[in-house]
Amino acid sequence: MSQLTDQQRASFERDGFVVLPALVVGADLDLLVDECMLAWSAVKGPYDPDGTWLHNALLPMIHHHSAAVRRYYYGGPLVTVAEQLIGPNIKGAASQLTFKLRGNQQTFGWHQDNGYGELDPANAISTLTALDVADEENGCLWVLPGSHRQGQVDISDSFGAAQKASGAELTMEVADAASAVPVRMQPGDVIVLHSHVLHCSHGNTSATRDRRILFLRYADADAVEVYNQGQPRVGPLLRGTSRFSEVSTCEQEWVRECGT
Ligand SMILES: O=C(O)CCC(=O)C(=O)O
Repeated sequence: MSQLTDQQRASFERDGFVVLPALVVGADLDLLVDECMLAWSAVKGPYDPDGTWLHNALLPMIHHHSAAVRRYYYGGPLVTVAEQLIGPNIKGAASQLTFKLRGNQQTFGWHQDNGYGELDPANAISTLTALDVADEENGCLWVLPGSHRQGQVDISDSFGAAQKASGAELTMEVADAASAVPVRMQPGDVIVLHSHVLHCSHGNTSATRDRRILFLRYADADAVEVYNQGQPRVGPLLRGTSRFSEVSTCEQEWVRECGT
């Protein structure tokens, strides 16, 4: 089974990202949006101008809050996308909401996703499913096409190991930022990012429109955490096999994390 066309795959390889239009639609999309928003409202609430960047931007482990996200993360079309781009053995490596609600003018600086929580092999993909229309006004993603070809950027001069391990904001200056392109999306569109492609987002300057994203990361089932002495990244096994017993089935992951 394939999800990506040859053309989409070629775009991903050339540019380091590809947009998949309308991957989730109709009632499935409505349910995803409703359950994500319920979880966000329960844990975070509206944009808090006095809150930290982290408070206003991220809700980790969203699949533990929403059955619709769980179904999509474990068994939706993105798992097949991951299989096509990574290989036969796939695990879930992270799930979170990345929101920029109206009023939130904070930027998310230039970074590579493998700059946070570096994994080896570095062929993990990030998938960002739009829950709203995203454009320049409300803080859509900006990507530097082709920047993945430079590989992992060494930011150790600017950021210490402790910061790296904590996942603190690891952003950098980019010389050719003028070549960046905005990625406008409709609800249900997905952008798939190579782990080395440089991307950022500006503030949400709209008075009326939120910019909500469901972020799901997929990795090779044997991927290890470079910043954590090469320990295996633990996550649900979604396709194939893993040499690590810590990489469990979805049910085992659920019991371990949630205790039920
Ligand atoms: O939320 C954003 O604006 C940026 C998200 C992002 O770049 C990421 O999660 O890697």
